[in-house]
Amino acid sequence: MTQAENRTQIRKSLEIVIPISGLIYFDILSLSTLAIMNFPTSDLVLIPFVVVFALCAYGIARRSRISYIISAVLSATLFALFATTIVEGFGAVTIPYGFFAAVTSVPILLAVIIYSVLGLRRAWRKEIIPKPMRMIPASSVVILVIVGFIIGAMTIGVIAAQTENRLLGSAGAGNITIVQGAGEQNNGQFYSPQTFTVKAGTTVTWINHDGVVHTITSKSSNLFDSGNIPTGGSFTYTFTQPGTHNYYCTVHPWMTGTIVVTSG
Ligand SMILES: [Cu+2]
Repeated sequence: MTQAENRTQIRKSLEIVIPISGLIYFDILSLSTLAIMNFPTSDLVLIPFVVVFALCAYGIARRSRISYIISAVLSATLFALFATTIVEGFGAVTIPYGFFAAVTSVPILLAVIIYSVLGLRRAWRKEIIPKPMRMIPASSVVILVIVGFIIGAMTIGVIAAQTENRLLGSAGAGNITIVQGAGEQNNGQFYSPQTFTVKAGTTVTWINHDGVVHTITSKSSNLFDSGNIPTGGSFTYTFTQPGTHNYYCTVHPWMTGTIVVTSG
């Protein structure tokens, strides 16, 4: 094989391998981001992309032209849709996961677009599947994909865990802790302590030590409402009037707590 032929073979392989790995990587990134954020409805638009990307990766492995087209068009759409999110991620150096996701998704989406177009051009000319690809048995391709999937998922998992630990580490003590797993109804423990007694004029601090957002919302009155408290976040409120204040979490209504305020 001459050097020129060799280069062509390599380029042909790249036009298959790069879009496939890019699409799979983006699927892993999207799913873990959604999982970490507890599947916010605003970002569920990603789910159809994840499904179609997986189908495209399969189609490109079979040199399907339509898969190349869909892959290029959807990558460009996703890029446009999430341009602001990606830019925000660049600024979010304090959240390593967001920064990592932003930094990797830009080159990956671009590479998928470019190599999908290149691959489509070649597939259109009905060129044969490059020999090196044909010679790799299907089973090793499957193993490669699985190994890549595991390594990618582990990397993201480790980074996400570090982020969460760092957020929790900087959280401090507070008076009342939202315990780990409080979002699960069968957790048994939610706000700890569940009943907290203070003298009038005391400022109470709640700290979220759970991996998902929670709120501190007064039940009968509109006295206080923290809004969504992220992992490691806190909320403070100063109780001036004696009385009993029941509160709950608007995200997980089974989470309830009580503040008893005594006079003086
Ligand atoms: Cu909650």
